[in-house]
Amino acid sequence: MKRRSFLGMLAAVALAPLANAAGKPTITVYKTPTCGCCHEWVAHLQKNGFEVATHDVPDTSPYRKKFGVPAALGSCHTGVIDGYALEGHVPADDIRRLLAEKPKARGLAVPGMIVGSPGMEVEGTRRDAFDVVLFDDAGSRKVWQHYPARS
Ligand SMILES: [Cu+2]
Repeated sequence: MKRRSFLGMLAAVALAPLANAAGKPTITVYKTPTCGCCHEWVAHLQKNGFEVATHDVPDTSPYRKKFGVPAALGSCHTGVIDGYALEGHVPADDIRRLLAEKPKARGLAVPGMIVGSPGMEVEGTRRDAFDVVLFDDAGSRKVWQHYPARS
C-alpha cells in the first residue's frame, strides 16, 4: 500500500464518528415540541450542511445537566455533536470551527434568547449583540465569537 493512501484511510477512520453515511456531520438536538425558534435553529443548521436528529422532550433542563451545560448558560434547546454540547442559538460557522479546532472544552453556548441570532431573526428588526461562549467543566468561560449589534 502506498503511504499516501494509507494516510487517507487513517483520516477517513478518524472522521468517521463525525459523519453519517452522506458524509454530513450530525447534530443531535433536544428541544420542546412547541419551540418555534428551536425549529428555526435546526433549519439554519441544515441549510449550512449539518444533518440534524431532533428529539422532542417535555423539558430540556435534564439534558443540560446530562451534557454539562451550566444553568447560567441555559437557553431553549441543547444539541450534541462529537462530544461537545451546543446550547441555544449557536451559529453554524462557530460549530464548524469548534469541530475543526477541537478545543479542550465542554461546548459552546449562546445563553438566553438573542433577537437576531440564527433562528431568532425577526424581519425588519435589529440584531442584538451577543457572544458565543466556550465553556468547560472547571468553570472557565471564553468568548469564542462576538457578534456585534446590527440595525
Ligand atoms: Cu430559542
